[in-house]
Amino acid sequence: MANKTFPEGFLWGAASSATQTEGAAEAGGKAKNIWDYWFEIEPERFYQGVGPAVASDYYHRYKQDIQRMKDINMNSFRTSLSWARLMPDGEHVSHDAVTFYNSMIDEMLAQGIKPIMNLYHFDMPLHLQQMDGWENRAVVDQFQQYAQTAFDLFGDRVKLWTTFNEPIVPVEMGYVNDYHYPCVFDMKRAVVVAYQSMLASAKAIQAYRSSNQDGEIGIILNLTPSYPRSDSEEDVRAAHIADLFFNRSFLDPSVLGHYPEDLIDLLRTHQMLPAVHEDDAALLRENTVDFLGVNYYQPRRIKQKETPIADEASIMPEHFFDPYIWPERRMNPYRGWEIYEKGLYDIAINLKENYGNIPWYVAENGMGVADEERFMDGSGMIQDDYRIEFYEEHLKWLHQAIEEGANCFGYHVWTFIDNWSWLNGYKNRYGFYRVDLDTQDRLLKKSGLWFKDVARNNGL
Ligand code: BGP
Repeated sequence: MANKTFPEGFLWGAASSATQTEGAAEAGGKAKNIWDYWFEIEPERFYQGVGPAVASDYYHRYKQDIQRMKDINMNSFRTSLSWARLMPDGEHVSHDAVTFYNSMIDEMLAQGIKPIMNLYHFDMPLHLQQMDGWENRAVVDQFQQYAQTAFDLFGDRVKLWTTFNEPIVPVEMGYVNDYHYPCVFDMKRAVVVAYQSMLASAKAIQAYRSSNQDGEIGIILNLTPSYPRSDSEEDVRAAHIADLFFNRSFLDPSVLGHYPEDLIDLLRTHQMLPAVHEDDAALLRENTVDFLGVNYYQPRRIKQKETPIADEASIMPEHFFDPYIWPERRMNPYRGWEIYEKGLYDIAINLKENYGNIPWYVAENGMGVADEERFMDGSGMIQDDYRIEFYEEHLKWLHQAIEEGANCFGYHVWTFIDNWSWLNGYKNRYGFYRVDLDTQDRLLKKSGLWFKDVARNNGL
């Protein structure tokens, strides 16, 4: 019997994405996405020169892996469809891809594992990126068709859909930084990408609703609570701007159906408003999400701008604030992210108070650790007590928020089996199962055993 019990029917599971797990990068006529391509032209940009071609070979091992989910009492699993696999030429559906995804979904259902299917996880098909990706409205329309195709093919069995995972990340990493392809430094273009991927999300929701599907559709956002250094007007204002850029740019239109006025004003002041079509506002207003997935790893700590601005002429988000290093912070040194469990509670209360208490679930939470073989015991099991502690502390805050009325219906960790990371290859491991990269063997970690109990008891 658990001391901290979660609501009945609570989802206990894990998240992953197509590009990070499937491998089989060319199987069944899959087209290249931007990751396949970027690795081809600049392999040195990838940690230890490892690209996504093999990943965790989930494409070939999904049946045994789904059995492993079952073995640790997962009742749900989120992954994504690969757009480039499902529709390699953007128009026709790949028979092999349909066979693969059908079989995977059927296997999950047979094992009592509810699929949550995401449509887009950082993986633009190359031929669409060559048409300028989200900067091109034709790509937005193609996304709607892809979404429609996915609903038609799999919507009879998949009842929980999400349009995007962390849509701010390709904007932040690919258009105002060079960590994701196409490595553009241009805030104005970044705003267009953000705006048009938001439209794409709304168009997918529109397609879902108009095709009489009987499930629910949402979006997964990485919410990073934005804490000011002090109560000074300048620090609070700086944190507010960071919140507008990194959280509310997708949270408000997704849930409330419109952008925050002060974000619009700020962009207008700096001549960065994107081109808007007449019916965009109605599209956003009428196609808000049924639920939210929230990825939470770290907060954002902010102080007023104190460092000199490098280039006055080209505005970047960092023009408006500086990161603040809180002296009391605890770090995950392997990933360089602060660990702050209460952030999850603060997110929950914010959604309750300011977003109509929309239903939501934790769609990712996790701790990547390097060289985990250090912690392997004689039987080959990694004793990842640090990860168990990380999960427990987050779950305690989540439980408290639920007690106070937060509308949270599940907790998914990142991740189920160690998988390939965009920036870090296989350096930091997150899984309940370790993947041996030489043999592709999966080895249960102690945290997997811990989770098995938590899921069985529906609580801590
Ligand atoms: C999230 C992404 C995941 C995953 C995770 C861990 O932002 O949705 O795809 O990668 O972060 O991050 P990383 O792999 O960079 O350690």
